[in-house]
Amino acid sequence: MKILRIEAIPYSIPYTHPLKFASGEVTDAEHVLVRIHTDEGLIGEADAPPRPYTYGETQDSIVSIIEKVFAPQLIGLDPFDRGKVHEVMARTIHNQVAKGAVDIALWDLLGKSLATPVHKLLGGYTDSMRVSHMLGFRPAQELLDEALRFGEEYGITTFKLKVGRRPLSLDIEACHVLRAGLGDDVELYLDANRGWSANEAMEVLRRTEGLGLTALEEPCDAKEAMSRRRLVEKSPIPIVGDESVPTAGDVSRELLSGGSNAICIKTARSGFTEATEILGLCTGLGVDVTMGNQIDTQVGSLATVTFGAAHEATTRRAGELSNFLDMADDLLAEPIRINGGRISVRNVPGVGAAIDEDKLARYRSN
Ligand code: MUC
Ligand code: MG
Repeated sequence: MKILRIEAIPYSIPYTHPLKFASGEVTDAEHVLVRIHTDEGLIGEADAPPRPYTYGETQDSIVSIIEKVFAPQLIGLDPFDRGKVHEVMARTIHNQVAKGAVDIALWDLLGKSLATPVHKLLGGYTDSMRVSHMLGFRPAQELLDEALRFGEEYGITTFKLKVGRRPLSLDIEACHVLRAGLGDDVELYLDANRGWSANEAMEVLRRTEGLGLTALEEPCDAKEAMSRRRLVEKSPIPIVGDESVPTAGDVSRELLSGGSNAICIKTARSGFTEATEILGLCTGLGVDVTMGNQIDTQVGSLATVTFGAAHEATTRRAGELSNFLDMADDLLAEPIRINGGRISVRNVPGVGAAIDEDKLARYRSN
């Protein structure tokens, strides 16, 4: 089998409930659908969500790097030769989301070619994941109402609260209101997207003591190495690296330097191949992982659950899989359902993210 053509299709779908967090806001999913065509008529697909405020990539940069830089070098290669594909992509630094989508589209092709679901190729541990829902910046009472609604409607019992605001009391109040309103059995953890200094994060941990928070993600910029290390040493809960660790090399640097003691894996920026390397590093070192969400569509969320459900270590914690609920529409032909707080993998060849062509025609920008 040979790669014949690679498409990078920009599209835009609005959000009904924009997500706001310390490093940015998403009002429209301005993503790129990547399609790898082969000489055997198979097509591998994946979604690329640009996050300029996190990794510097834009919708235009993803289209350009894939069509102008990667595609000319990848056409003619066998999609099974992922080592060769990665060698080509590694010649360009950064561009993690573009590379991740190419990698997932390749795995989709492998699954389709072998008539096997990709979650089985990756590990086949189980067939569903518990869902954690992400709560963006809102007044405390609205956050509680949203969490209660998601609990009732979808059976979700784990929530990640976006924090990193100033004054700190805004987020501290939200934590107290959520815990009081949700009770002790609901899991709550925080993500500051680098919004605070390490000392501010320490103060928040002091003022939320006793609330049973289970983790704090990217409290401050990991490049502020000395204060971040001090925070990791003193924190009673794991300090999770997310945007500081898009690659396996970043993970080893942050873990070895003491900048994080838990790791968020996102297939959108690591693909399945580098996510597997990251997972191996973490399990080898005894470091907890979470399956994160890069504010993914249903196509992206299906990729996350495909990887997450494939391994035991990624299913210990709930995966962040529900941001798509805040979108007005999606490209996925068969919508994802959340039942009893869980999302299932698809037992069809590939990742199972069949695209609704009418919707793609409606939302594509070129
Ligand atoms: C997260 O976990 O940080 C916000 C920006 C991004 O790239 O992902 C989200 C969620
Ligand atoms: Mg995060």
